[in-house]
Amino acid sequence: MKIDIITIFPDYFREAFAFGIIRRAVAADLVEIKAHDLRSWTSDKHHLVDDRPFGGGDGMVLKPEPIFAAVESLAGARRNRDLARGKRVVLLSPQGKQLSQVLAADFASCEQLVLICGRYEGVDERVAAALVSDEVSIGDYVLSGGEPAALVVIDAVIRLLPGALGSETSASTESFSDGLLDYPHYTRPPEFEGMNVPEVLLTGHHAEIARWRREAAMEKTKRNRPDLLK
Ligand code: 6GU
Repeated sequence: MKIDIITIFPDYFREAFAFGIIRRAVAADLVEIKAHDLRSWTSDKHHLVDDRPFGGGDGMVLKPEPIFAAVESLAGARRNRDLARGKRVVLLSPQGKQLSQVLAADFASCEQLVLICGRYEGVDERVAAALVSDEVSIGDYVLSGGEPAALVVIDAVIRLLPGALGSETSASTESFSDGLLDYPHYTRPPEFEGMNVPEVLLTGHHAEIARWRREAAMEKTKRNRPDLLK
């Protein structure tokens, strides 16, 4: 898979992919990730990427021309309808549909993702309307820009690429893959400052351990995410 990030802060990503599962996936050529400076697709003397909003209001809006030029050069299309199969152009914005494990798995099946990092003040709406295949938010809170959201999308997608995880079973036994939160985990020591590891986990009785984990996952989901049970 190829992942291209369009951003006004390419340095933000300088060391973001140098750790853990993402670093291993890059080293194994499962994915190639590049952060591109939006300013390199400007054609004016001052390399302007934003301008004042029509109709008035606070803040600046990212201009359409450099973004359309960037997507054309990276993905070969200036309209979402002309995008090749297997390519997705994603605008990260608080107005997007919310990222989910299902959407991450959909993205993980693609050959190329182009991620456009918006600024919170806004992106000219013609980008969302005509250029991108998906407008995605990572949750109901405000970020200053799409850059941290792009990192979230990239992490969620890469760990689903075949071969990215050490143990192939890891991805399917986690939170959300079955609609529940993950069960609680414990390691040594068995007693820590008066807090004990649940006895059943120390017994080696696999059927009882599996039942305890199902019930503990259900309890945790009820307490922290009752919306997942509705
Ligand atoms: Cl993708 N961008 C911004 N600026 N804020 C967000 C977001 C994205 N997702 C949640 N909040």
